Amino acid sequence: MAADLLESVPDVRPAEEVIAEGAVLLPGFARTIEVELLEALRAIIEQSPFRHMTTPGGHQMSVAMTNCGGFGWVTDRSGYRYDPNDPQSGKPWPPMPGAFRELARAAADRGGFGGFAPDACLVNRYQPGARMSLHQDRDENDFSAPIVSVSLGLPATFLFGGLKRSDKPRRFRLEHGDVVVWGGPTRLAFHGVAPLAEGEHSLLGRQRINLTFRKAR
Ligand code: MD6
Ligand code: FE
Repeated sequence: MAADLLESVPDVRPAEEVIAEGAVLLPGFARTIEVELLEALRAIIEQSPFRHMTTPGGHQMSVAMTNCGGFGWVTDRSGYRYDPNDPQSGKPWPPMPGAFRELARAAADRGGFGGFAPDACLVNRYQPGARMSLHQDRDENDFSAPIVSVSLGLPATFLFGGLKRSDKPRRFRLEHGDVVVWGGPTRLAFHGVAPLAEGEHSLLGRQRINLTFRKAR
């Protein structure tokens, strides 16, 4: 039977990979709830659509963003901040769906960070060519909480450097359903995403979606 044959194909990807001190990649961790995640995502972007924000330096980002949860990460000419409201509507960001919250907590547990209770989820949309230059995530109040990052759709190359901008980044492939949990000694490591390659994903089409869960306050 075809199904038996498929089940007998060995999964050569490891169950988890430590990519740095305090940072672990969980391949396919979100795959079992992909349908719930995508349904919840559709409701979020209906209420708070993706938009290309402007950096303090005046550049429009190639990645389109929205948020859910009590606080949303935003950037404009006045700087970066966490805002309880969507500046586009003046209303609170959509609430964080239960499936998002539970996934983030379960992944953080696996990464060795028990009791993770995110209050912010940044949703990034990459279309082919979009990229994220090297940066640190440092707009949160409490660096003792980890960050949980969920990749959906087209694969991307994640760049993971050191604590100095000049440290040469290592490259990791992130595929649909992969989760990265990241905290502790490398919480402030520089990181980014290489320009997204052309492609077509069976569920998401010509895009990659990344969810990053944080404890902002
Ligand atoms: C992305 N991720 O994967 C961008 N930041 O699209 C991030 O900037 C990021 O994945 C902190 C921790 C994990 C991340
Ligand atoms: Fe980041």
